[in-house]
Amino acid sequence: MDPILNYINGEFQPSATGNTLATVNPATGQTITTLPRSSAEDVALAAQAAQQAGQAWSATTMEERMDWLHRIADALEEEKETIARLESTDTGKPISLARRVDAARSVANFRFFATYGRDHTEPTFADHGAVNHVHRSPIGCVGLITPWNLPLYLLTWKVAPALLMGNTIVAKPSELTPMTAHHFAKVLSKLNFPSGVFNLVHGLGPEVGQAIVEHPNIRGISFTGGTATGKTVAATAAPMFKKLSLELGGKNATVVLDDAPLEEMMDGIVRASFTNSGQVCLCGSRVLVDASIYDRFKAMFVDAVNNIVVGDPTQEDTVMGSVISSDHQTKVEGYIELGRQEGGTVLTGGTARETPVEGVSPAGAFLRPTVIEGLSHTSRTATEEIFGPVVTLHPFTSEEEALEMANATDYGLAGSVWTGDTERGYAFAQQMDTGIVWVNTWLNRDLRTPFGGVKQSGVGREGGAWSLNFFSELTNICVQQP
Ligand code: TXE
Repeated sequence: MDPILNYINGEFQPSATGNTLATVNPATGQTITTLPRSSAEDVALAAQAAQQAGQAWSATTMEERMDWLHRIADALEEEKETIARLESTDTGKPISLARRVDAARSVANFRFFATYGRDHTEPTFADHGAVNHVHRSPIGCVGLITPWNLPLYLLTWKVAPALLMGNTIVAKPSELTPMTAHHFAKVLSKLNFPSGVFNLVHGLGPEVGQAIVEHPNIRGISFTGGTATGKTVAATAAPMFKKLSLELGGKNATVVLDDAPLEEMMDGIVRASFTNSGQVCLCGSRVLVDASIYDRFKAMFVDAVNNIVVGDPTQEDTVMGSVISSDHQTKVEGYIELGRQEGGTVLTGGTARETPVEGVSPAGAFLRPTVIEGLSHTSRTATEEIFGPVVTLHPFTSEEEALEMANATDYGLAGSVWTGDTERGYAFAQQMDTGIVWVNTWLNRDLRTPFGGVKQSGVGREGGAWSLNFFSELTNICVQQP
């Protein structure tokens, strides 16, 4: 693989120091290629390029920007298979998942905002002879910092609306997964997208991400990643009065009520638990089940989990590949051991040594899906974000108890409720302290809806009009008729 490079002012270039990092295929442990270990010097170059491009780009019309978004969507559509293969190699996720979720959603993000802008011109409010125009203008240059779990999906989720609203961009993907961001820059370059509008600086969070958040000309920050990092980003951005959107960690509850038709819902509940090896901030990692159906649920759930095909992510029938890195594998195994120490029983799965995965490289960071029961819902295992293929089961004896358990963590991102009575599910969902609740479904995404969390899961919402508002500054212009 050619080395990955920064993309600044329309040019692919190494870091100013020439320093590099290696990126590894977590399913094989093999080094794939290198990426720039950039520094504040590279961020300053990118911010300068963005500054220079800003005038012309913000002078384009919404129509012209929507047209660009359509062209980018078309180009990403053509590159879908390449994007899926790069994403699978970089993350260890199965090729089928990378196609169905990562590549498809990257196209959808651009396609959606390419048309959504049309319906959302500037609202007006007329009263007593005056007309108020809510005028949107770009923030200017925005910093987009994204994580390793859904690399291009989450990058494009921010890039599309940021461009639509006339901003220029300095973006930094996770140092663990630089490949599809690099490919995205190549797509823009091939389209002759205006230089300096989109800039990509690779490197470590504390060195490059921090420099982006600190840069005085980067006026808005959209961050997705861990809660701990979110605190650092907020501490830097807040005193600089930058616009800030934080989408952070989660410890989401899957609530199974006593009237849930288990046969038809089990597949959805298993997907909510283990998609992308549980490395989705929206995954349900605590499964709360009405005590009256607990034993039946447990038997069906463990059986379904044991049928998950874990293996080589390049194989078409693989459902679960490796986790993102051997370090992360060790972190997740630490939580499995903690679960045992806290009194839990591992019903299936366990550490890599206990349940090795066949037909994969011994250097791969593989873990089997793991289910632990018998833990208090206030245990560390059941309240700390593990972000791996581990779920805990907890029976409850009343809806009130289920609600107390569901809301008993510092996080508040998402959750799901499974029931034969959707009114009952909706009523329960309204009481959950989260930004998103699915009833009888999971990861069912309408891009017009607000996305984000409360408590330690973040601040702000993106999605639909919420993205347009975040990525623009509003001026109310009140015109009094003569
Ligand atoms: O996030 P990080 P990672 C959670 C989950 C996961 C944890 C770490 O708990 O285990 O976050 O994942 C950059 N200033 N989620 O490593 O470390 C970093 O380089 C500025 C939930 O992905 O927060 C990367 O580009 N930037 C999440 C990005 O921040 C900094 C999805 C995220 O890195 C920085 C993924 C700093 N000081 C992980 N330090 C979700 N909610 O979807 C790091 N970065």
